[in-house]
This record gives sequence, structure tokens and C-alpha cells, in this order.
Amino acid sequence: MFVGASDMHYVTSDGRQVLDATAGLWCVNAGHCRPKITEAIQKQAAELDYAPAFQIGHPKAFELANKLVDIVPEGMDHVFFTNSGSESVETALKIALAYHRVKGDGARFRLIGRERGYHGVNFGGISVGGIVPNRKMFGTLLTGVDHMPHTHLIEKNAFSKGAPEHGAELADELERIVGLHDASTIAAVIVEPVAGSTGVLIPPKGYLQKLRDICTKHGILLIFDEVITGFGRMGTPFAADYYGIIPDIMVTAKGLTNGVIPMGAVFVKSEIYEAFMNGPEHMIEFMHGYTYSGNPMAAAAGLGTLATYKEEGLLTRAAELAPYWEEALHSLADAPYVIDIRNVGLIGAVELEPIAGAPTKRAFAAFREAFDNGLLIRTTGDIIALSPPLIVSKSQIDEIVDGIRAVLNKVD
Ligand code: PXG
Repeated sequence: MFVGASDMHYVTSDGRQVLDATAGLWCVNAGHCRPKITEAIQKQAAELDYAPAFQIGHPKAFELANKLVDIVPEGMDHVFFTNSGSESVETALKIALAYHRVKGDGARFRLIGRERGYHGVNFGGISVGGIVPNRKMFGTLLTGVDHMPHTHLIEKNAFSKGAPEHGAELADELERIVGLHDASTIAAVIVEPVAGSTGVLIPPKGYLQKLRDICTKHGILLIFDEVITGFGRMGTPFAADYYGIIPDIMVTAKGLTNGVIPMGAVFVKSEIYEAFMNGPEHMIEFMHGYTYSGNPMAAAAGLGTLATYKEEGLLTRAAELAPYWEEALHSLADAPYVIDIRNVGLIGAVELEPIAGAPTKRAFAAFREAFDNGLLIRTTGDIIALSPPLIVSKSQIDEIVDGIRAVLNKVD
């Protein structure tokens, strides 16, 4: 149980400090309980608690939308607010389907995801996602979905620093899928630029550009799910900036409000927005929206968060720390059980050899041991995933790495 938090640390119910190596769940990018965000929420709660999200507006939602458009990749000019990453994913998939339809291309109904992809837990997201336990319990899911292979080639790419060399050819699988179904039936491809939840799978050199080229060639929308990679995690504001590849739709949440108030945002290119704006004036253009879309408190939290990022240079700070982070993490190569180490920006993963017949057991033991020693890590399968708040210091990076080494020396 956590009962308090400040900057890089949580406080447990028994009064211990725990160093946060995961930014909560990849969301507290500016660190905990930051004053600008706290004050913004407090002020908003007393000023305007709620305004209807349909027909009525309030200034903070527009102010936030305009500020966001200034920092997202060029051309992503319009924003749709949601309340989570999962809702952002559903929103993006629905925009993609409806966009083709309003253009008179409604035969494009297929959505393509990827194995080991994570796009939240709602029906669209688990359908395009590629996590078997998240899918198998829930019936037929969305129809008309296909999946590209994942890019985790550990035999060829283990211990790569930054982008792995091998695997760009896996993007050609999209051509195979297009060949199977025909491009005229495919609405969109959705990928995480860097897959986070399934253990930090970094795209091989050239892979994302190939996806972009194939989508462009066939008139398929490319959706980047930047719920984890957005808001400075890569050392650039978004992974689209890091890779120099602009998607057609971008999905965000988490770092948008520093995790403090639930909020997500979906960004689209102008041509997508304009395709819906056909009037008449009194009609709804896109039949989708949430009671809490652009909620005043969330908008205030978003503005406080963006102000904090700007003042402290946090959307690019990870780029300065990335070389140090890379060296520190890779120093764990000789620690017990380590079979791969991966890094990009301020994201890292240490993959462990599973205990034979008991997958995840070793990593779970490592999580508990780390927690007892005052370090919060995240584990998924037998992978330790790391994503500290972007305010982390070099000495705290050392503390994280030394803590993991001590844990691996201790667990069976
Ligand atoms: N897309 C991506 C890429 C995500 O990582 C979601 C969508 C869904 O967001 P919401 O806000 O609906 O949870 C996510 C969420 C973990 C972990 O430790 C990651 C997420 C959520 C919970 C745990 O890997 N990512």
C-alpha cells in the first residue's frame, strides 16, 4: 500500500520510502505531487466543477487542445478528449472506420494490429491487441481483425543498445496481409511505436518507416498508440518525433495529465477532421463522445502538467540522460539470469531466464524483493520493465541499477 508520494518517491503505509522506477504505471512523467498540477486542480475544483461535454464548452478544454497541438508532430491538428488510454484506442479505431465511410470508402472495415501489442482492455483494443490472456476469455471480439508478427527477435538482437539491427523485414508481413485481404478492405494499422506492456519491444531499424510506406501506398491509416511513448519518454515529445515518422492518428493518455486525473487524447490530421465536417450545422458529425471528455479538472491537470514539462524541459530531458541510462542498464549484463537488456529513451527492460515450468515466478520474486528493498519496478512475464519519472537524477539511475543487481543476486 502506498499512502504518499513526492517527486521520485512513494511512501508506504509502514512509512518507508520507495524509489519509483516505473513512473507509477508509465504515467507520472513529471514526478509525484508536483505543485503546479496540484494547484491547477485545486483552483479548478473551486471554479468550475463540470461542464457538459456535448453542445457546451469551457475554456480550459480549448486552451489545452491548442497547447497540445503546438507540441505534437506537425499536421496532427485536431484533438478528441477521452478519459483513458483504452478509450483513446476505441476512439481512434472508430475515427478510422468512420473516416473511410464518410469519404465513400466504407468497404474498408478491417483493422490490423500486432502480436504482443497492448491497446488497453476494451473490445476494440483487445481485438487489435496481441496478448493472449487478455483475449481468450472474451468470445469473438471484433471481427475483421488481423495481426502482424511481433518484432522481438531475441536470438538475433539480444543486448542491443537502442534500436535492434535485425527485423525490419517483419514489416513486409503487412504486405502479405494486404495481399490476403486486399487493401480496399483495410481501414487502419495500429501499433505502439515501442511496445511497452509486453516487455519493451523496440522496433528494429527501418521497421516503422516500412510500415508507414506500406500504409501510404495502400491508403491505409497508420495509428500510433503513444500512450506510453508520448510526453517525453523517448527524449522527444512523441515517438513520432523520435523516429521522424508521422502517423495519421495518434493515441495518447497517461503522461498527458501526469497520471493525476484520468484523461486521454486522440490526435488526427486535418484531412481526417475535415472529412467529417460536412454539416448540416445542427447535426453531430461523429457519433462518439464521453460524459467526461475534456472534463474541467482533467483539462486543468493537463495544463498544469504541460506547464511543468515546459518549465523543466522534461519533454526532451530523457535525450540527455539516455546515454547514461543505456550504459547503466547494460552494466547488468553479467547479473544472474539476465538473457537480454533493451533500452530506448528513458525506457528499459531486463529480460530474465524463466524458471523451467514456472514462467513469471522469478520476475515476481524480483518485484517483491525490490519492493521490500525500497525500489518499485514493473514486471511483465519474466521481463523487468523500467520507466522512471523524467526528473530522475543520475545517482537515482545508479540506485535503480544497483538495486536490481542486488535483487537478482538474491532471488532463485
Ligand atoms: N495503449 C497502450 C500502449 C498502453 O500502454 C493503454 C493503451 C490503455 O490505457 P489505460 O489508460 O486504459 O490503462 C495502455 C496502458 C504495464 C501497464 O505495466 C501498462 C498499461 C496499463 C497498465 C499496466 O505495462 N498501459
